[in-house]
Amino acid sequence: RKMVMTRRGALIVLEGCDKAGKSTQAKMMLDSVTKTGKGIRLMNFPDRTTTIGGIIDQYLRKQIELKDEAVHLLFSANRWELVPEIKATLARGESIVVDRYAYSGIAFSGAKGMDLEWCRAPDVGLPKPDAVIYLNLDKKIASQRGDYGQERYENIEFQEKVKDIFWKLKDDSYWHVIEASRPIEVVHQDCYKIVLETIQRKEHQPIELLWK
Ligand code: Z5A
Ligand code: MG
Repeated sequence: RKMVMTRRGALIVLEGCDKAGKSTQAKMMLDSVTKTGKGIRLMNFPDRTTTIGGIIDQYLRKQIELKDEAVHLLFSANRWELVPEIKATLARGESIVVDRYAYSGIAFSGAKGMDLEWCRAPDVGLPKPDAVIYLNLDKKIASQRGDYGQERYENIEFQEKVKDIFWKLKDDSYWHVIEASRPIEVVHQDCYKIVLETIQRKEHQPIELLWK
């Protein structure tokens, strides 16, 4: 009797600085992959819909103050609380496009001057993305994409520090840097190729653990 190997979904993360187009590309990816008949869903971090996410939301909207270490751990906890859902989704063959992940966690806390190794520790052991698509955007072009909003971290100097840390975290074995200054549809085509290739290549591979 032939054994039927079930296919797992792929975990694809979109990262990048503010206004690089992560959320735009995530939604387009959902539509394009869904049209092929493959299962795919979106997740985003912070996920502001959970109890922990609600505290993060208040912090980002400057309604409450929290110590840097405490909020860093909340962002990480917000990822850990969704790990069972991530694993279950991938196991039933559905892929996930994630808008920001642990890399944003380290980059934003690190930009405050916090120790990078300390920042990385709580995220060690999360499901490792099968691919990280890093949307690279020049700061001049980012500033042309409208004014920064009222949330914490939304200023150019801070975003430059964030970008420096993203480059330190970049791992060419699974990161793909995409030039995000081009038209939305052109960026999408590049991302789409990476996603389809990753779904195929990883369907029978185990899910790895981040930084382990
Ligand atoms: N944060 C943290 O500190 N620690 C953590 O662990 C995590 C996050 C996970 C909220 O995140 C904050 O939390 C964030 C990091 C911190 N702080 N900041 N800053 P968020 O994900 O909720 O942030 P956001 O405000 O939703 O996303 P964003 O980064 O600002 O934007 P984006 O998703 O990359 O871009 P977009 O919304 O898709 O596009 C921006 C605009 O540009 C929009 O008008 C588009 O129509 C336009 N656009 C997009 N692509 C193009 C192209 N190709 N050409 C022209 N115009 C374009
Ligand atoms: Mg966004």
